[in-house]
Amino acid sequence: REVAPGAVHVPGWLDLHEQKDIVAQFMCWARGPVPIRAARLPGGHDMSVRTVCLGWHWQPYRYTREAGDVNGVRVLDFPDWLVTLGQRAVAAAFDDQTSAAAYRPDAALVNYYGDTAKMGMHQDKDEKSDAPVVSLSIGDTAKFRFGNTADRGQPYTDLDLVSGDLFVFGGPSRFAFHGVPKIYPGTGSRATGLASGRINITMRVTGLSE
Ligand code: MD5
Ligand code: FE
Repeated sequence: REVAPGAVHVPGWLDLHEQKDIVAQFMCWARGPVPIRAARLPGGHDMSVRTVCLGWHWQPYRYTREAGDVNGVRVLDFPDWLVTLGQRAVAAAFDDQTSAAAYRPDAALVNYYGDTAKMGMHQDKDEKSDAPVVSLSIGDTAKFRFGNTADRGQPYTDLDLVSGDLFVFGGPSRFAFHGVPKIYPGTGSRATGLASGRINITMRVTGLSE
């Protein structure tokens, strides 16, 4: 389970019922008020992953309340049920109930990967907090590359993230390089309600206030 210090993989953490509920919520989030979109990188290329945000809107490489790069509208609030799910996730990953109860994620990046989408190796360092990131996977299996804190290169570990899997990145792993080199199309079960592709919810503590 512990892939590196502070990086904990919990296969099959979400049951099918929870996965179905998240897929149904995702369908709503994706429609708006800020529709799901591929973020444009500063170099002018669009990411192959499409993202819809809750709580705070992320655009490379900052958080705002309004989606200035989409339609200028404020993103949906971060729902209380997702705070609770995040706390349960931290409790499941690290058996430290005190830090789990204190965990207050305020932003979620909900990523959708089509058959050919990928995410290059990067660090998540737009948050002004070193609180853990909670990652939930639904749908097609992804090849996930978990690297080191120094650069995009080796050493790294490749593992499969399957529908229902939880991954929590905390402690010394919070600022590790990571990416998704590949999706395995057609590997997800239709029973989740997702016809194709992969949904990944990542919850974060931004450390920002209004
Ligand atoms: C994904 N998303 O599968 C991943 C899961 C992203 C992103 O990378 O930025 O949206 S979150 C993986 C993650 C987050 C924070 C730290 C680390 C991994 N890590 O230290 O490896 O769509
Ligand atoms: Fe990331």
